[in-house]
Amino acid sequence: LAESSGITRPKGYNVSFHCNPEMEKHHFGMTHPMKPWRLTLSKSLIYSYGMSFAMDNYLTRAATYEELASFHSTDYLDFLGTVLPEAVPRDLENQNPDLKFNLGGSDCPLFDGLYDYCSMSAGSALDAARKIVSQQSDIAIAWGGGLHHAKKAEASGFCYINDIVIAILELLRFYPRVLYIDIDVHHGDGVEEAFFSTDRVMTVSFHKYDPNNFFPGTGALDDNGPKSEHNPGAHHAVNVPLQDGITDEQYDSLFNNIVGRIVEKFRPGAIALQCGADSLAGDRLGRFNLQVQGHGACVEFCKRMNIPMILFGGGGYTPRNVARAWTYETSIAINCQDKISPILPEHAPWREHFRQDTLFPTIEQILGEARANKNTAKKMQDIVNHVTEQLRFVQS
Ligand code: ZLV
Ligand code: CA
Ligand code: ZN
Repeated sequence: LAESSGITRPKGYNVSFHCNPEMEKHHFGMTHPMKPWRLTLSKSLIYSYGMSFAMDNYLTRAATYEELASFHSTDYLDFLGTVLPEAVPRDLENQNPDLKFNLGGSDCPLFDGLYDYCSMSAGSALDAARKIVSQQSDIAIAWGGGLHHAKKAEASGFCYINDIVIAILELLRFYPRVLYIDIDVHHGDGVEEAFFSTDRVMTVSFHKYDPNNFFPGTGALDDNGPKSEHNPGAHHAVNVPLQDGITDEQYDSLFNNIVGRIVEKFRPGAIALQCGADSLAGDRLGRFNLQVQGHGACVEFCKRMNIPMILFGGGGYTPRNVARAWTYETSIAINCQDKISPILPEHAPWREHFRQDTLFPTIEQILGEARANKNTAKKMQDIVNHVTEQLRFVQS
């Protein structure tokens, strides 16, 4: 299979793939947009292309309580581990759900096996980080991770355990500086907050920003970390607020410009890249016009930096497009993006599920008509100017 498709191991470096198939069997509930099954669909497409032959494949174990406690509070973990998905307590007066640690509402429901699901996601991310630290991998892929909203003692936005923070903490045992990049359509607030007070992690999130109408409402251009006098982490949070309808061309030029400047100034020893696929056109929750090519170009740009890197999943609510993006990005990691056929493999399970038989549907195929682009050239330039100015405060 691999030979017939021309896919071989990349020369001179190693890619590893970390997953736990048990994770994919969990359900958030019928109407909830987060579908762990999208991981099954993604993996099936990746394997159908024969890409597993070009990587080291690891079936990962769940993270232990102690591993989760490297970031999360034990109060929160104890509750997460014991709470039952039964009726959520209601406030006696107003009947609103009375949530502890923000658990049990409609964004972060309680479901069967919740603790297992969370510890499996973190287990894959941590395994990826360890393969980077031991230098057995140059790129480690954990599509089951990327849950960037979870806080130390609070669930938020479909995220309960912040596998990214846990993985970055592992990277920090070895690398003096780690760069976190987030291309999910939502602001990577949990990761940003976790590293607010250190200059060893720089975070940069690209996201839709509309404080009153789009979750989580944070991540303005001038939110750059608490500027208290003795905070070494001041200026180490970069935010790129965007509007509906941004195109591949605009996004990639902004991404290359900003990430290029940051890498030059900050000189990270490792990169953690969250590849949330809800920034793609046609996503159930997203608002951008990105195509698989434009989303993947971000991964390609980072790979060209030749810095050890973890690729995380994240959001993505139209599973067929999530699978396309993460398949294309896996091909970029193993450097076979120019070898794989743009036509989906004949034998791919669920082939009909993809609607079109191409890996690269056009905006017209996805949406009929492109979403209006609200991002002006001036806004884009203002962002570059602000970040350029901000980076003058970062020690090189
Ligand atoms: O992709 O939710 O807007 C990483 C990620 O970044 C909200 N939540 C909260 C704030 C007040 N609300 C409304 C509560 C909605 C509860 C259920 C949905 C159900 C059906 C369809 C859409 C949603 C929904 N929820 C859309 N946006 C939200 C956000 C959370 C977004 C999390 C993104 C997670 C994995
Ligand atoms: Ca983001
Ligand atoms: Zn998202």
